[in-house]
Amino acid sequence: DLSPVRRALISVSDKTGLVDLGKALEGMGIEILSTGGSAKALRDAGVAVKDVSEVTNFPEMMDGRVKTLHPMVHGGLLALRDNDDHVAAMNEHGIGAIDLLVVNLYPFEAALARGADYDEMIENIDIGGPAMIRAAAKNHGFVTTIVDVEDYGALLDELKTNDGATTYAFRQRQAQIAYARTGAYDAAVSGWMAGAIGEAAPRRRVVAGELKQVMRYGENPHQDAAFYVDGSAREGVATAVQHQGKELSYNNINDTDAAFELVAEFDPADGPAVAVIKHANPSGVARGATLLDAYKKAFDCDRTSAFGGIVALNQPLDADTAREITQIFTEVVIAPGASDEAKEIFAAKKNLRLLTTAGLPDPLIGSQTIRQVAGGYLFQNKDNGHIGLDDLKVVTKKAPTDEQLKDLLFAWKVAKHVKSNAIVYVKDGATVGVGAGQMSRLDSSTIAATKAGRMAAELGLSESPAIGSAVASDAFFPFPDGLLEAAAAGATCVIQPGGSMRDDEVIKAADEAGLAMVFTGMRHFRH
Ligand code: 93A
Repeated sequence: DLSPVRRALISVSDKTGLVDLGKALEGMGIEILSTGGSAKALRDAGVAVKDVSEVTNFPEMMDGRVKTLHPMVHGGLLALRDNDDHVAAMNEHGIGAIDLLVVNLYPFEAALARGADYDEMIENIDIGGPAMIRAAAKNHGFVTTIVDVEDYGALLDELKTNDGATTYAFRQRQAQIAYARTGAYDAAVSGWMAGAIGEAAPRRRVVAGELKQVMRYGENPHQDAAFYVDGSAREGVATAVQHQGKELSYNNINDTDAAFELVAEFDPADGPAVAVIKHANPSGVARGATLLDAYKKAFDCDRTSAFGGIVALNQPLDADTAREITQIFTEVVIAPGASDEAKEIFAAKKNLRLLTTAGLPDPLIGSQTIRQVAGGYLFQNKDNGHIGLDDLKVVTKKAPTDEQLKDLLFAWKVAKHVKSNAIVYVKDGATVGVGAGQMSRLDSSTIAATKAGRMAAELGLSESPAIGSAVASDAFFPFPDGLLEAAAAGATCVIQPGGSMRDDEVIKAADEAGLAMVFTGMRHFRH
């Protein structure tokens, strides 16, 4: 199953490693064909190459749109070497076999990431490259296809081991990688176009991304895992720069994403905010006069849970906050920047990962989320729903005060990022009790109240911080019980979507308990 490599075609946009590869192939006596820029780079480095235009007898034309789209190229890639008719056709038309294809595509995803305009995006759609890749990969019985700079080393090892040939297993593996690449490429193009058109409906979509990282393991040590990026978010865990510490794990990435998406709900123009996340749920979220103040308040909500957590900031990390964070074990800190002094403080903590971005994620961005079920995917538009003061409808006799309204909206933003059923108590711009992920709303209410009680014990407070708090529920109260539980815990105002068959009963119970309640008309389930 060995297939000798006598002739290679190299056409690459990313010229990394090109010259070394060219020299090595030349050293093995392999003839090299190449396109404009790639040929020039090789020639400049003293590697002998033949221009593809010489083979096709056509110049590269139309700004390079037509370079390799020619039977002299595609015949050479697709011909079955052991088929008499194919060999006769090659001989008749003077088509030389191409045994190795090295291509990386026009950098469409990079253009997407930098927000290039429409015309530039169009010019970055590679046509000839994917055509060659798909052809060569189809013919992997004879042809080797390399689409990733990272595989140059493996290619050269393979050729050395097999005396200038490749094994079937190697060609087949590279063909599989090749189709993953062209599939992801077209998915990126289609996804970009959907955005450009404003096609919000999650119909006729394909899901694909580029491999960013292979993890040591997945959610559990016996699961393999990898991280793919699709260029759909400018700022976030996929684009963040890691400054120190070991590689992020599967759970780290998931939690860091949850943390950063949550804290981005809080506009830095309104002051610093901090979220501490455990198992994708917030153990505490707070605003503060300073970042340090916000961190302390977020931490205080649930000191026990905060241990080994993920911390997200809505402003660049400063030295004071960095010093405070290092007081306990924290897995990851993510922020839109960090001061040099803060970085120095963190440098002493080897296991603490610091990630920075150029800015915050846009909570209003219209992207999609995917969840896998057995046999398929669930695809939906991201929950970028947003509620302002004007959207609130007061339904009780008592209306919330301005101070209460602030806490209600704060609680609402947090509840959106808590697994359902979500109940969140907030006082003075800080969570004081979070009930997450329970199968009944009443249980979430009870847990949130219990947690507020534990916070009082941890901080040595004389009474529960839930007394006088605002409470948010991510979906309507189907019965008065969950609401009454919140009232019993000391909440004085409530924010919830409304829309239950028993809204009247629930409103009556709120009035009787002396609560002020507002309806949002919007639900924030998160499963
Ligand atoms: O514009 S294309 O779609 N038309 C082609 O015929 C073609 N052939 C190769 N782009 C084409 N390519 C791409 O050119 C390759 O995929 C590669 O990314 C790039 C290399 O061009 P150069 O060698 O001139 O830098």
